[in-house]
Amino acid sequence: MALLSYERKYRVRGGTLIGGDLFDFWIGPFFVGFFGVTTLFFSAIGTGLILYAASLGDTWNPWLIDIQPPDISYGLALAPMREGGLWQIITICATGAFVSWALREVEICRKLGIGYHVPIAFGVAILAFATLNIFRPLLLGAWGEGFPYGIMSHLDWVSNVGYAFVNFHYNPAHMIAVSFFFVTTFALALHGALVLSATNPGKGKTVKTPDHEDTFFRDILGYSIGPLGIHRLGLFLALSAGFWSAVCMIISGPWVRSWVDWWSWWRELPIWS
Ligand code: 07D
Ligand code: 07D
Ligand code: 07D
Ligand code: 07D
Ligand code: BPH
Repeated sequence: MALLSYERKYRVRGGTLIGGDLFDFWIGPFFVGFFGVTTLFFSAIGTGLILYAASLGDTWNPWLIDIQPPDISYGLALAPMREGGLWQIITICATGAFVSWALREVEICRKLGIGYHVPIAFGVAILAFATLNIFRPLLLGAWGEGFPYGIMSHLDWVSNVGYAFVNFHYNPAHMIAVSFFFVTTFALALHGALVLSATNPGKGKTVKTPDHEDTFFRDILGYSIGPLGIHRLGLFLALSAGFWSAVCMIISGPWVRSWVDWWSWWRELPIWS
């Protein structure tokens, strides 16, 4: 009930980016908005086309459905529907749906009067997707460089592309990205555990304060980043993971062909050679 009476206060018109009052309403708990309509539009067409493409393939096994991009020989041209054209339209729909979803988040933030941190963070995920299926193919000159839409087939793509660069682990931006992914789960494990340890102390015991939480880290590490700081750190770590992933892929192909050979400059440094 408390939540509902609060919602009545903010569920008023205004704050939309586009369309004025046109779609400025809720359906049940969901805010619609202009970008809710465009999300639905792109998602429906994209999902419909995935189902249509699946019907042209030879399996309905959800793990094996596979929608391949056009052959490299088509370059950046439009391909016939059955030879990658469907992949191209699905890519447009997917990008449209993701960007619409982010803009819908922006409109909700504006209505609530909160910052744009969540849509900006999602923007980094969209950047990573666009790097793989738009920017990198553009730089390499063929849509065929994008990843296929299929649960198992996209794993084949990751593996094949990885080995095409001999040992993808040698990509320094991949190392940074992996390190940020590891350290993000590390930080979330500590943060989730710490908050539960203080606020969920068990039957009959009192809930502890943020001072207890800070003291735990001062005792073990000599420093506590604090209740606001840990959220800033978490956001930074997670966004860095996504950002460096995008970097590690955009340089693979356009600039570097073998990550093992790339290190020769290091081996030849006069210090140890
Ligand atoms: C938990 C939020 C919920 C999202 C879920 C995924 C679909 C697909 C479509 C059948 C964390 C919903 C799934 C909409 C249905 C069809 C045509 C997010 C959560 C539950 N991958 N990937 C998966 C996507 C890429 C990689 C699983 C999407 C890159 C590896 C799922 C994209 C590279 C492994 C999936 C994308 C890559 C996976 C679980 C887009 C590098 C696994 C994902 C649009 C990033 C794991 C069988 C998950 C697996 C897995 C979806 C891109 C690598 C099917 C939508 C090309 C190595 N990926 N992926 O939990 O089990 O995400 O695969 O960019 O091992 Mg992938
Ligand atoms: C083991 C760390 C424990 C650390 C401790 C603390 C100090 C003190 C002091 C700082 C577990 C040590 C403390 C020393 C320091 C100071 C002051 C964490 C550990 C106790 N994989 N893969 C994983 C992905 C591929 C392979 C896990 C992705 C390829 C192998 C995770 C991809 C091939 C193993 C994962 C991918 C391959 C793994 C790692 C994509 C390679 C493992 C997380 C996108 C060609 C490892 C139990 C983890 C594993 C593992 C992710 C690709 C091989 C799920 C996203 C196809 C051999 N992979 N992988 O385990 O499961 O953290 O380990 O392609 O052994 Mg994989
Ligand atoms: C948790 C915070 C601080 C920790 C730091 C690491 C050392 C090693 C020793 C020079 C998240 C301190 C480093 C103590 C010094 C010598 C001999 C950050 C946290 C700063 N790995 N791994 C790294 C370890 C495994 C894999 C980096 C340890 C498995 C991949 C660092 C273990 C598999 C990649 C490192 C361990 C695997 C890395 C950054 C133990 C599957 C990278 C780690 C004890 C899990 C990345 C050059 C990080 C890289 C990376 C340490 C185990 C895979 C050197 C201590 C065998 C794919 N690993 N790792 O940020 O840049 O963690 O490699 O289990 O790409 Mg590894
Ligand atoms: C792209 C997802 C965006 C999602 C969006 C939303 C829907 C809606 C609806 C649920 C970026 C989609 C939403 C569809 C769903 C409902 C209702 C996220 C994206 C917009 N690697 N590697 C990475 C590791 C190896 C290779 C990234 C580890 C091998 C290639 C990460 C290991 C080789 C690529 C990473 C390892 C190799 C990567 C992935 C270990 C293979 C990429 C995270 C332990 C032989 C990808 C930008 C990411 C990349 C990528 C980790 C090993 C190849 C840092 C831990 C050596 C080709 N690897 N990798 O990017 O950077 O998320 O993409 O060995 O393309 Mg790697
Ligand atoms: O609403 C959200 O979360 C609840 C947003 C979201 C986010 C957000 C959101 O606000 C943020 C901050 C992040 N993701 C952050 C990040 C990480 C750091 C930047 C990064 C690691 C990451 N997200 C990754 C991923 C992955 C990975 C690793 O693979 C996936 C699968 C997701 N994020 C998924 C999602 C969604 C749950 C949600 C979100 N991240 C966005 C929902 C959305 O955009 O909805 C609108 C679109 C649809 C309802 C459907 C569109 C259908 C398409 C038209 C067709 C499908 C095409 C697709 C390309 C096929 C792929 C097939 C695969 C098998 C390969």
